[in-house]
Amino acid sequence: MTERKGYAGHGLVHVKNPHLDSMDEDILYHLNLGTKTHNLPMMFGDIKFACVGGSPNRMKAFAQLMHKELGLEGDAKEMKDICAGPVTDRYSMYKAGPVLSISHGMGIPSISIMLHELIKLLHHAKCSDVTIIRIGTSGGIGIKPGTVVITDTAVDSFFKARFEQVILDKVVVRSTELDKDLAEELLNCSKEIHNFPALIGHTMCTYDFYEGQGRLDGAVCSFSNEKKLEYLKRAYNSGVRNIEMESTVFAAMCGLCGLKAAVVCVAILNRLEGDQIKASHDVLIEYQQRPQQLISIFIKKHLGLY
Ligand code: R2B
Ligand code: URA
Repeated sequence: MTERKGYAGHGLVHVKNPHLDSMDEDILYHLNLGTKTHNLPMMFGDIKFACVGGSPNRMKAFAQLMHKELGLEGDAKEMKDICAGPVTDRYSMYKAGPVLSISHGMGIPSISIMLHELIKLLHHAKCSDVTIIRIGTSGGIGIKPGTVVITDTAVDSFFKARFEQVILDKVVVRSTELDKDLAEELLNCSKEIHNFPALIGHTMCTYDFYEGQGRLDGAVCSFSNEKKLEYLKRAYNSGVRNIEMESTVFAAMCGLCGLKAAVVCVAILNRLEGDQIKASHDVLIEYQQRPQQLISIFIKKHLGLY
């Protein structure tokens, strides 16, 4: 069975769970927030852009960039992690005006937990017309390192546009289409930045960084270089331009909950040329700033500041 996409009336964030209505309190455990302990509409009601990415430090840097670019008051260096707490410190969250910046860790299970709680947070806060964007790193296929890939469709390891969620011992298949207009809009924004390689393509999402992405350099490997290249070339021929580890569940959950969603990842190597990340520290830092730079322009345009 394939589940249909959600429709969020009036631009509201749509939770697809009838049980939530009967709960008198909702504790967002991994975010250190809750409906009784925090005034979520007051804290987050103005959010229009939720940006998510793997690393806490990178998401703090992005929030600081947005603070500066939006000309917000106060010292960006003083920004506090909203999810910091004595009990759990799984994710980091920063707010810069209408922009929320949250880390999600590595892999489908980690981002999935964060998205359940983030989507409920946006719902409880009565946010409307929210755009959600994953910014991250990836391994490119047949593209120059440093290229920013804007995902049109997230695909699984079989190059299929689907995410399989196991629910009560049944496999439920969910669609992983992303907003095509948003992807085009982001590509157009990229053209305004000098020397900014960007393209739209499929993104393959895997459950592992090593064997799962056809790497020869893990602790375990049972295939040859020829088999690896044959697989990666098949991926390329089916339209895949990069590989990462969160996009399918991100596309599926955001689609079901009526959130306009995009995935923007920089390729930090070309997997047809190797497996190890050999770029220097400075080059990697510069690459990682590219998705942030692009999203900053996109947000400023929407706010009439660019
Ligand atoms: C990209 O980079 C991480 C692995 O290095 C993973 O979270 C991803 O999707
Ligand atoms: N992230 C991935 O998931 N794969 C890569 O090759 C690089 C970054």
